[in-house]
Amino acid sequence: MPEFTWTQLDEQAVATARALAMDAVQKVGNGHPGTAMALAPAAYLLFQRHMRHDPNDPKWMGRDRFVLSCGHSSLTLYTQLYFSGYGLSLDDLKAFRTQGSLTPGHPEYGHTTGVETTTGPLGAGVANAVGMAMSQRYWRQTLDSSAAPDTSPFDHHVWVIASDGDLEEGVSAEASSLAGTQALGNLTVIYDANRISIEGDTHLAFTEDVALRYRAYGWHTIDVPHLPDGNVDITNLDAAMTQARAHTTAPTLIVMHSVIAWPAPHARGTSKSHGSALGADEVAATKVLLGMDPDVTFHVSTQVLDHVRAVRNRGAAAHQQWLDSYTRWREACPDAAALLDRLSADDLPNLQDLLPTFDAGTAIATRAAFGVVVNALAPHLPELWGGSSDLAESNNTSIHSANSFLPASSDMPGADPAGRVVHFGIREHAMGGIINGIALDGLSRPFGGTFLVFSDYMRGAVRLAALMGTRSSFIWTHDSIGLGEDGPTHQPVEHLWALRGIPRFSVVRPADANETAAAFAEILRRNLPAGLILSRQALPVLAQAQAEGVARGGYVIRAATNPVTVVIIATGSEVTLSLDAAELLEAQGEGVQVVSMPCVEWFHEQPVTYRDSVLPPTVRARVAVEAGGSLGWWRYVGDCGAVVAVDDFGASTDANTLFGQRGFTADNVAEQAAKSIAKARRI
Ligand SMILES: Cc1ncc(C[n+]2csc(CCOP(=O)(O)OP(=O)(O)O)c2C)c(N)n1
Ligand SMILES: [Mg+2]
Repeated sequence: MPEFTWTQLDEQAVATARALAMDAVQKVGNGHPGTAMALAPAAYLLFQRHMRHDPNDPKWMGRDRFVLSCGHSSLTLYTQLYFSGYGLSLDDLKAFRTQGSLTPGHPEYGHTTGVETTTGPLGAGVANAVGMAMSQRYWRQTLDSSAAPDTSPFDHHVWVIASDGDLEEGVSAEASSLAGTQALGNLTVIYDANRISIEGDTHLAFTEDVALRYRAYGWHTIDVPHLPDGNVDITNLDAAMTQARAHTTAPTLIVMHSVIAWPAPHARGTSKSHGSALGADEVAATKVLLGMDPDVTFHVSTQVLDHVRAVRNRGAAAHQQWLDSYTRWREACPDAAALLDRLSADDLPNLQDLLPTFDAGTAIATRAAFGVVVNALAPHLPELWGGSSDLAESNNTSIHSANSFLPASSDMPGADPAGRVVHFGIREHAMGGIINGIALDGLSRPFGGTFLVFSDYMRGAVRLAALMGTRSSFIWTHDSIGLGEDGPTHQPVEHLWALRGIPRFSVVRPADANETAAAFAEILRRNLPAGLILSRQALPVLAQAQAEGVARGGYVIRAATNPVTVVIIATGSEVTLSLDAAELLEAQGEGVQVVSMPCVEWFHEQPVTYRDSVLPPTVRARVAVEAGGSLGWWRYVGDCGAVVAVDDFGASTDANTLFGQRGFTADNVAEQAAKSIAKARRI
């Protein structure tokens, strides 16, 4: 890093960024000006001086990653993207928070070029960044382990700006604690310690010594007090950023003290400036203090724009330099280069050749089947890595041939910086956010497991995975009251439909081991977020299961031998039960079509002719059978139908007793079917 120089043009550029934040919010009449004003110097230093990035190639593999965890301050990011030349224009800033604009209220991944992750739910970005930093180490060690420090094309840094709210949220604490254990020296969080949140002074609710807490996590911390006049101390902040990058044995927290809305004469230091337009008079008065014309809005001088756009040349030069080392690496490591090419193209080997098959007539829990599947694929798919929130033995998420993902400095046996078994600790929410971050960083197909009931603890991350379309796989075992004796605290009930309620998210609950293999292969093929819901208890391996049917989300697993009078729809462990019920009913002369429906979302993508063949519209007698809440099944069974479901909490007893008590018997399913048939006949 060259000697720190701060020119008049830098000063003007930062003033311009502050003014743009005021103008954009003032124009639309709502938004968050204060933080963007105070964060302008920090973001400017990052984009203009510290981050290695190339605006001409926003997806350049060698780039540093930037996460604005406090997504409400989106103008902080949009202004720097505009300055750097990522394609955002002044008109885009003028369209802030309006329909169809590239500058929505919070940064959205995949919507605005240069946005690395969707942020807004506070704390989540910190967890994403920890995932990105873990991913960086994983690929660096996997593809180029012998390179000297900071010489590999796979060396890059992850930068975060986080607010009080980010660090008050538990998810950031979970993720930061793990980042300390993982000694992620490639991660820097700049904490905007402005002592303001929406209700006022953060001391209303948040008085701890944050730096001390982070040191206890094992982080390196640097304190940067603001200047006496309230401005950010740019010189010391710049030095702190340099120091943070150089500190490679632990993540760094820079506690940057700032005054929200600085230098606005009345709004500065107030919580009001967090989320409301400052008002025309205050904006004008602030522009005067910034040395700008109070009567001009959205003003960016040519000199300032030329000055800030020069970052593209520096980016191109850094990229070229990187390309030299990348080319040398490709020549030296042709096998690794071929792997990288496959990964970059999102290609998979032919999974059908790799997947295990399970013999009909045997019985195995689908969680155990998943373990077999993942271990069969693992040697061929280095992009497959992950772990569990301390339930690896239960979730069957461990790759047995692999080491634990831990830094070389760890005193744990088998610690491996490129290990493929991640010990997330008992931190479900962070696990979700970290998996999303690993997926966002590229190349990986990460997964993480816990009990289905604890999907609630990570729901925020699951929702963000769905919103972003990251290829995050969530492995949720112990999928119903069928887990038995642990009782109602551990037995999921409403979770299946709660998860199915998340748009663009696939919930997959296979009926047996072969459906499990097919389901995971389909999840990988689709390259999108999904939850795989697996049983604790052993389930019979069904001769009738069809991989192709699984990929379509639902299929006829048993055709009726008599003309169809009733359709039974089941998922997971309830499919076997439904097949037994079908035998009883057919013996009474009914025609029973049994549908295995592992994934309603995939089923809905199928053409109507296919869906109608599986659920014939003319057959109004229908029963849905699933050991979870009945909520969404009414849509499938209609007004003549019945649902065999669990609409109350479970209990601590053995699974068979519980299933019997709650009506999960072939007899009861047959009885409900008979009632539905009678009802349909009456209409
Ligand atoms: C998980 C979550 N809870 C609540 C909110 C609503 N919210 C947005 S900003 C904010 C707090 C603002 O305080 P701080 O994080 O210190 O940001 P600053 O005002 O300093 O910019 C809250 C509660 C949110 N975005 N995410
Ligand atoms: Mg704050």
